[in-house]
Parts: sequence; C-alpha cells; structure tokens
Amino acid sequence: MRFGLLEVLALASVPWCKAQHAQASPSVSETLEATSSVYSMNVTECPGYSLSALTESEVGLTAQLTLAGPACNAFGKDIVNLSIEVVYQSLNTLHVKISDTLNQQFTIPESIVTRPSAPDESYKATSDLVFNYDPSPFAFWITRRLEPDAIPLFDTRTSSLPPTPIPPLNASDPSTAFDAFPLVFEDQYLQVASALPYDTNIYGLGEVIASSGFRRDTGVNGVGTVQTNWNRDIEDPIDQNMYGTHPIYVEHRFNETTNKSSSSGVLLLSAAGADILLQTPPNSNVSFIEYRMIGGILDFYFFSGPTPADVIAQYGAIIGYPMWQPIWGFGFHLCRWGYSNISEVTDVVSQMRAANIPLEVQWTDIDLYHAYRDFTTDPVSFPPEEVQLFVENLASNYQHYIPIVDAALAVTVNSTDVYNPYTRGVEEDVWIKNPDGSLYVGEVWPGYTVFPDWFSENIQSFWTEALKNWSALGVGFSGIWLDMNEASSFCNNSCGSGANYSALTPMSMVGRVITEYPECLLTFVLSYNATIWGPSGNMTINGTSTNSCTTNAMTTTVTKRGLGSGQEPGISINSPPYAIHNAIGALSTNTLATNATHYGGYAELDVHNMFGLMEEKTTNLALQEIFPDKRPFLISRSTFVSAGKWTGHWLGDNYSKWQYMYLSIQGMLQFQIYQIPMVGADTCGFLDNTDEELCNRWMQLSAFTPFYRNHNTYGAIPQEPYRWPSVANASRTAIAARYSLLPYWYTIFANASLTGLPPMKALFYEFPDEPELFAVDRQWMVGKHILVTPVLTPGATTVDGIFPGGGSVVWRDWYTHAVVNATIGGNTTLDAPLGHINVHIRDNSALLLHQQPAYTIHETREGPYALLVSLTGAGTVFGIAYLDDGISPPPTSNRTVTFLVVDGTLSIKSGGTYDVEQKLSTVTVLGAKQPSSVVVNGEEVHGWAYTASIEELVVSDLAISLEEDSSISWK
Ligand code: MIG
Repeated sequence: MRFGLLEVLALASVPWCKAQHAQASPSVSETLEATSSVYSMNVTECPGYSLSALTESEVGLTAQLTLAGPACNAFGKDIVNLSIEVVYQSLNTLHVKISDTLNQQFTIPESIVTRPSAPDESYKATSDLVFNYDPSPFAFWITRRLEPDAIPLFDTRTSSLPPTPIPPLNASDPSTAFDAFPLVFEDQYLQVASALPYDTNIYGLGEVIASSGFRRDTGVNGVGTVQTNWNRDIEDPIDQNMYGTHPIYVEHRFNETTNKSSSSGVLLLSAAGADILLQTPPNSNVSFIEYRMIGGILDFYFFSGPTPADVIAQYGAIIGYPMWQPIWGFGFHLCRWGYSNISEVTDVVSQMRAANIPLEVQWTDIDLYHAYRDFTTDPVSFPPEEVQLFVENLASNYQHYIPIVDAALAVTVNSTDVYNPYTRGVEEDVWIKNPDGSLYVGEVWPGYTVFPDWFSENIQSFWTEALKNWSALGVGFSGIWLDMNEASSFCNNSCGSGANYSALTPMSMVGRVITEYPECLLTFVLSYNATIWGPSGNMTINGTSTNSCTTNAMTTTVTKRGLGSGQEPGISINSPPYAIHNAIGALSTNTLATNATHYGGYAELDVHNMFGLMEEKTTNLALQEIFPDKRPFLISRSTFVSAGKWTGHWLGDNYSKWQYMYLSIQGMLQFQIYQIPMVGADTCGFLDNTDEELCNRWMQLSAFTPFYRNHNTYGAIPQEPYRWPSVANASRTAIAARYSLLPYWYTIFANASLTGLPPMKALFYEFPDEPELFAVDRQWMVGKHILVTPVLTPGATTVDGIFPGGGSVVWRDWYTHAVVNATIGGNTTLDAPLGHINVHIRDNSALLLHQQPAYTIHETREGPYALLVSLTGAGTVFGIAYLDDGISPPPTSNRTVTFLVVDGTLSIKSGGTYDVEQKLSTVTVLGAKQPSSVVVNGEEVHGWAYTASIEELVVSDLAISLEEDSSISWK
C-alpha cells in the first residue's frame, strides 16, 4: 500500500518530503547481507600488525605490516598484508597511508579527489611534524618536532589510550563500547583510535548540526560524539548524519601553564561509511577519537598549524582551494518553493524593486519543471518563451537567474511519452545500473527515476548538452542549484527497476498547509497588535519585553546518539556487518542501494558519499564549457572533501525557528574548515512558517555571511523581505552594509582561493590564546576585521557579545564609529533594537568599501570607492584589497592595493594590471589626532572634517586613482 501525500503530511513525525512508502515496490537490487552486528566481541581478539621491511626513502619511509596472530574477522575478514607509506609532504603536512598490499580495497580515484604530487624536496629533517612508531604491535604517533615530549598530536598506542575495556554505558548498545587494541584492517571494517588531551577542543568532522555547538562534544560532561559519515537527505536533524561528509578536524590545544595555544588538524581521506567517536571515559584523564570504517583504506594527512586558520589553509593546499566566485554571487538571492507561475515570480521581482530592497538573483525551485522533470519548463505555468522574457528582463537590469537541478531524472512512462534527457541518457549509457546490468530505477518527485552515473564515460558530454539545451529553451541561467544529490530517493532500494512506470505519477504538493510558527510566537501574538497579515503582527519593541518565552522552550529535545543511548532503532542488519549509526537505519534507506553499480564496477557502497561531489564537478565543468568567459556559480546540498573547488553550499532544510538561526552559525563556520566557504542558510527559515521578528533578525544576520539567500518551503506563508515593512527596512539597512563591504568580501574570498584561508572565522581563530572564545558560536568574524554580534532570541532589545583582545584591541561600531566600552574577557551588553544588527570594526583595519551601495552589484561597482581606516593605539595600519572584473575565469588581470599608515601618513600602493576606473572618493580615519592640515599627494586639501568625540577624520571629494600610488597625510 502507498500513502497518499496528504496522509503522509498528516503523520507529523514522518518527514513528509521522504514520502515514506510503507511497502516499496519489489526490488531487484538487494543490499549486502549481514553476518554479525554485535560489536566488540571479536574485536578485542584482533591481533594487530607487526612492521617489517622498513625502507627509508628521500621523502619518508615505506614498510610492510603483517597480521600478528590469528585473524579475528570481527566484521569482515582481516587483511594479512598491509603497506604503510609515510611522506613528509611539506613543512607543515605529513601523509600516512596504510593500505592493503594487494590494492583490493576501494581507494578514491585521483579523477575525483586530486592529491598533491610528491614533494620535490625532502622535508624529513625539517618538517614541523614527526612520524614515530612501535613495530610490534604496530602503532604510530605524530609529534611536533620542537616538542618531542608533549602529548602527541595523534597517538594510536594502546598504552596511551584509556585503560581497557570500557563497557558501553548501556549494555544494550554494545556498538558504543570501547576497547584499546591495535589497528584493525579488514575488508569491511577498519578501526583505529588516537588518544587526545582531556576535553581538548575539536571542530569539524561534519556535516553535522551539533547540539554541543561548533565545538564538538568530547564526552566529558555529555555522551560524547558519534559522527556518522553516510550522506542522506534529511531535514536538518541535530546530532545525526546529514547531507555531506567531511572527515577533517581541527584540534585547538591550550596550555594553561603558558597561556599559549596551538592548533593542528587531521584529515582521514576516506569516502567510506563510517562512525567517528569522540569520547572521554568516566574517571579518565584522556579523551580519544576512534574511526570505524566499513571499507577503504587508512589515508591520513596531519597538519601542523599552529593557528586554526593555518590548519584550514594547509588542508586546502592538499585537497584544493575553493573556486573563484563571480562577484554577483555575493548579492542578495531570493527563492521559494511554491511559486505557481512565472507571473508570480515576475511580480516578486517587481515588488522587491518597488520596496527598494536590492535583489541580485531570483531563483526558481521545482515548480518550474514540467511533471518534475529536470531540464524542462512547465508549458502552462512556466512557458519557455515567458521564462526567457523574464530572464532577459533580469539581465537587462544586471540581475541574474538560477534554477534548480534535481539529481534524478524521470523515466518515461510509456512509448508515447517523450522526454529526451532520459532517452538520450539511455543511448549514451549514463545511468546507474543494477548488478545485473539493468537500469537502476528509484523514485523521486517525477515518479520513477534513473540516476546519473558520474563515472560513466559519456556523462560529461551528456550533462553539458542537457544544460545547454535547457538554456537554449529559454532557461537562461547564470548559475545552477543542485538538490537531492545524496542521492535522495523516496523509496528504498531499486523500487522501480522493472516496474510499470506509468503506475507512478509525479508527487503533488497541492493542498499542503503549514501551521507551525517560530518558538514563542503565541506570546507575541498576545503581546503585539496583529495589524499586518501574518500572525506576528505589527511589533513595537518598546524596551519592556513581555515575552515569557524561556530559553528552554527554544531547545529541541534531542535524543542524542552516543554512549548510553541504547541500540539505535532502525539499525538494519541488512547492510555491511558493522552497522554504522546511519540515523535512518539501513544504508539503502531513502537513497541508492549499496549494490547499485557504477561504470568501472564501483559499488554504491564505496562511492555513495561522493555522489554530490561528482555531480558538482561535472556541472561546474559543463558551465565552464557553456560560458567559457564566465566563472561558474553553483550551490549544492551534498558535499564531500574538495567540493569547494566546484561549488558552494547551503545548509539544507532548516526550520523557521530561532534555534535554527543560531545553529546556522556553526554550520557556516564548519564549512569554512571544509574549504567550501561560499555557504549560507535558508534565511528566515525553510520549513514551517516564519514570522516578522524572526525574518527581520535573520535577514540582517545573513547579510554578514557568505551566501545570502532567503528561501521558503511549499505552502508556508510568504517571506520575501518586502512582506513586512520592518523586515523591508532591516533588509535595506543590512544589504547596504553588505554591498559597501563588497570589496572586503571579495578580497577575503580571493585570499581563500589563493591561499585557503577561511573568509568567515570563529573568534578564536584571530585570538587563539583566549580560552573564553573556544566555544563561541553566537558571534563570528568576517575576515580579520569585522565582528558580528546578532540577536538570536525573540523579544530582545539588547544582545550580549564578547569583544576579544583582552583590552588591547579597539573595537568601533560600524554605524557610529564610536569605540565600544568593552568588558575585558566577558560579555558586553549592546543595544540591539529590532532592525539593528551589531557589527564592529577591529583596529588595524583598512577596509576598501563601495561608497554608494546601489540596487545591484553592477551598479554598486559603478560608483566611487571609500576607504575606512581604524588605527591601532600606535597609530598604525596595514590593509590590502584585491580587485578584478569579478566575472572572468582566473587567471585574469587583477590589481592589489595596499594601505599602510605610519605617523599620520597613509601610503597607498597599487600593483597589477586590472583597470580600476572608479576613484577613491572618501577616506575616513578612525583614531586620528586632530590635524591642522591634510595633504593629498603633496597638495593641501580643505574638504575634510574632524569629529573629536570619536577621533574621526573624514577626507571627502577626493578623486584618487587606485591604479597609482598615493599618499594622504594629516598633521
Ligand atoms: O524533497 O525542491 O532542500 O531547498 O525547496 C524536497 C524542493 C526537495 C529540498 C531542498 C529544498 C527545496 C525542495 N527540495
């Protein structure tokens, strides 16, 4: 029996998007058989390995590892012969690879994730890091060369790990027991653990929304972390596996004796389904990380830091720096699911203009499609010629258009059904297969679907052609939105293979009604007069909060996975012998079956976590071919290591809740670690209805994050920013600030693409020796110089924020330029009326700005520049700006302008070849002493003003060319 859609919606606890079909159609594709699922019985008997045949090489060493006793065959078969290769990759990066000598285990092909070539000189004696080992039982540990006696950065010796064995706190969940034993390397199970300092600071290992916050839970006070790597389509869950996989962490160690810190990082370059545990056993003074993988090899990279940003950059150097973004990508994007036709979308664009809220990119969701089929438009509601006209209108106003592309494509329902992308794909042989060679058919929005096989030989030309034809049809996209690429399927296994295709019609959303609102809304309805449509009404926040909404009410109850939580329901035995903690159960649930087969013989089991990455690469290359003069722009849902080379990311299906606005910050910070810096959340919230106050705060918050898009679900109340006057106002203010800062955003993104440094930063990246910052995830920094302190709770008129620097840094308000009277080492309470977001500028900053933020990025860039300088106490500054045309694929002509202030003189130096027509028109210096004269390039000027209360000197009416060197002195 199948549920009708409305019945599914009625089951509140069932994620409706997954349309749980009670009984999937018969499947010809079964998952792997299980042999055992009880953890730790056999594993404790695993013998470990002995090292032999050690050969020192120029760049490292190689050796053999041999199983040291009878096989334990815990969750598969022990592999007797392993090879280890250690390469001192650079001064800061050490590579340790342990693989089966016969090379039968899956390894990630170079064509998917390119690895760095061998070092051209030897860093064996000079590298920051040192590889140490015990031959038998084999174990290794990584130390800093200069600190041989400190706790190692990574240490697999059983003697370093907590004493054995540690029983599961809940006897019915044996899978979370821990035992310190040597390396396990089986065909379907690999395990290695490393000791860590007690309750050290760990970040990364996502994708996840962690209830612990950005800093991961080591289990000192809680249950610890079980991070599962198995990509899945799920409305943003907490503490569960979700869309992407990134097995990289940053560890930040603080030495309380010296008050100094250092960071290091570890990448396990593996796409295997895995559990990664972070725990601190009771009464132990050691924490640890344990990797449990259901395939592949152990391919570790260690990064020496020593700052958090260094670690992130070093990771980027190994897996590839992020793609260059087109400048318009930093504009405001608007989207929703549920626009009924093209005139509605056209109307939204006009309303945005009428409200004077800058709109850079209008998006459409699957509403555009005919019968939910990729690369089509609906002939009735989105006729191609009207879509074309719409897109041309946008383009003539310097605006852009982005449509969605779903991962799976419809199968034609009968012989009269014409759907070229499907039949063409059959001819080109680009679809994923069942093991018997027949087409693998799952089910998504259009009904039964096939899935592109990114390994197949013709996939690139097929995909490029499909996108090109769509564009020719009138869908003139500037970028592409990739959805459903975990890959998502609404049934389990190959439910449609061999089925009667016409028996399954596309899903329908008609009649969907959403009744959920943000937390505490009821209180607001009662305390504010509802005069505007929508429940939150016309709010007057008058300083007295009548809000009885407590923080408790804003916390989702989380059944945390981890020690003591018991056997997770739904863990299937119909999967590899070790059942990873895939929160939805069997590995094939709501996705491709683990034995779906790819070109070249790859099993889905091994490549599952890379589906999104491969689609992103293929799509990016297609866009490069279709628009050779333009940088591609992509936003995608499922990502893996190195995806940032090809795409940006949005945080998926969040909820219109205050809690999710807060959680978006840790999400974006995580993706900076993952080298996918172009990231953002669905602003105002996706699932459920938003309300005026939440949307107001969220439109302002996201204006200071990399990817800025308001997106809404089907059936929810409209949430375009013009729907409420207060939100319109708040949006105009925040977008103006964002567009002023565009040259700064652009510079920090150029820096990311050139050096891997993260554009958006946790506070401790800049202030690594201030322990009170290590868990801060309610504030962040844009680059090194902008501190953002958003309101994250309803009914607030003030916000508490921390101002780092221990009193030695001057922080100034973005809007007033006044110095903050900050509390040292603790919270400062700031005014934060609705419509105001606190943004502060650090000293030692020289920010190149657009003087006149306009309606579009293009028009903003047509206007003059301004420079905002905030001096240090010593009166000095150094800053830098990177400029190019913002559209041509690199390498492209560019210009770097540096700003140096010493002794009341600003020296501007310009280098490069890019022509900057717009002049620098205003220079503002904060922290300047009252001058008696101002001299620009040797000539005294009189167009200046000084405000003593804020020590602000503003020199206006300038026309300084940024193509030349200049100087400005105030004496
Ligand atoms: O099954 O295309 O995350 O942004 O609006 C849901 C409809 C499919 C999920 C995406 C969401 C998008 C929605 N999609």
